[in-house]
Amino acid sequence: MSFPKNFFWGGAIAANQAEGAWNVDGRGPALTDVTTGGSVKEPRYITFIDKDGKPGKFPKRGDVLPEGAHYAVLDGYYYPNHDGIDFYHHYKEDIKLFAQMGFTMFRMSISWSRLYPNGDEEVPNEKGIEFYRNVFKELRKYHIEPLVTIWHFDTPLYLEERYGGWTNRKLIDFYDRFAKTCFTEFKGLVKYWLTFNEINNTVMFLEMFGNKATPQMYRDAYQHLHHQFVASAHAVKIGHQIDPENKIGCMICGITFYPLTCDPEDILLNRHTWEQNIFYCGDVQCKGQYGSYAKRLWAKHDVKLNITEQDLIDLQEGTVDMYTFSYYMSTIVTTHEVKERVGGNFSAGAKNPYLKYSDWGWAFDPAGLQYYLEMIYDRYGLPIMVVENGLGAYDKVEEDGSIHDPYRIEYLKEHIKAMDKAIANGVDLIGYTWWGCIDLVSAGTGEMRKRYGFIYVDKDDEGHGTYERSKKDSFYYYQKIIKSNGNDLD
Ligand code: BGP
Repeated sequence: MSFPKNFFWGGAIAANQAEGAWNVDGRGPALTDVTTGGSVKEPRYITFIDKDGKPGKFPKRGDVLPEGAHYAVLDGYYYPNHDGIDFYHHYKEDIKLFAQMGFTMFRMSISWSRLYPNGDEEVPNEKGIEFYRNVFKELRKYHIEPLVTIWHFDTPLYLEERYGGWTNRKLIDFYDRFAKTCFTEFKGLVKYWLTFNEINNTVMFLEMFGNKATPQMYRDAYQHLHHQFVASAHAVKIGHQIDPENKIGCMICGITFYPLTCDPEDILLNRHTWEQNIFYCGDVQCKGQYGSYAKRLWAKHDVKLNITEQDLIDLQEGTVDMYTFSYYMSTIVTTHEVKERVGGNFSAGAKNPYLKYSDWGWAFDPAGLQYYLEMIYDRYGLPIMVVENGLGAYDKVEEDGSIHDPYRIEYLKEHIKAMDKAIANGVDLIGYTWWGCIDLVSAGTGEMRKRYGFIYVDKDDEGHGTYERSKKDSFYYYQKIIKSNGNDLD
């Protein structure tokens, strides 16, 4: 196998899906805290009180808060992120298990509202800083390199409500302050950073899941994204000033798109889909400027971006040091009528007859990972990392407490083989962090039963359980892989 000697092997989680302790030690609420649990069929909802004081909800993907309404936690709903898997109180035990597996890297995020409960304060919450410092020290104790996502879907609720979220330019300043605090407070403890998780989702998701976005939603999404690009560029600059050792990356939701047919219209649509969904963000963050096709996208959606001269300079000066992405599946685009569609909560596209699908309709496609790696490395020439990859599946706990998950082992093995091939073909792949190395709350559906972990957490979809941790078969498999640096896959 061709994995380099110092390759990072590890796992990934996000604050809002794992920490719990949503209102502990001064933490303020985030958007994820007013998001209900869903399932493969039922969407997650965001709950609110409307202008007349009546409770209401809208689907997390596909709508916006009505005029005059306030986000609210309502009686009669379950909010799975409130408790997550209680990583907040279990982190020592969890990190010990990661160390047993042999992790050399652990990806996690910082909850913005744990540091800045409202988001626009001048001074951070010391308790929040203390928590993360302790986590990083614990990781260092086991020689595990932290990889920290500054923003992972959890903008403080107050910023959403008071300022309207990322469509407001003011969010850049608040994020800058937050990022600066992270770089300053955790200097020496953290060297690897990601500015925004799956930054491209904002635009990409407008057209997925059969969503039909309104013209205003397109305009808002592109402006939102522009503000995040500028904030990301600022973070790169600030991070480098504070510690030149810092390596700061972008993080893209990597989906490999294929055309359904060889009809040239399909081929063209496929290329345009890559541009809109994947390259649009990578180009700005890696090359420091919008791609030539951006004008076509803006015109198509009647987007008139508010971009300042200074923004353009900042984008140029704040390009990232590495490209990181999540990869779960490929999907298909076509101009033709689709006969067989994929069910599930995410990829509602045409079904690929060459692939098998998970219970949530996600295509198992390791070759798609190789394709993505080779294409992206060739485009940017930056060190690259797979910071999320994994299989959400139903697990069964046997009478004796053991959990046999050969499906997860197979998924892992085949994706490692794909990475190996990409490295052999010249890709400078420097690390791999499996998504949800410990079971956690699903971002898409809010379920616990959609499990990714090598470590099982005893908690169900209604929040019942002991929160006890136990090892699945895949735990020992990954341990073996790490020990052999990707060589022993049997
Ligand atoms: C990505 C997110 C993660 C994670 C993962 C799996 O989109 O960055 O937060 O949750 O997907 O998705 P899900 O939880 O919906 O199965």
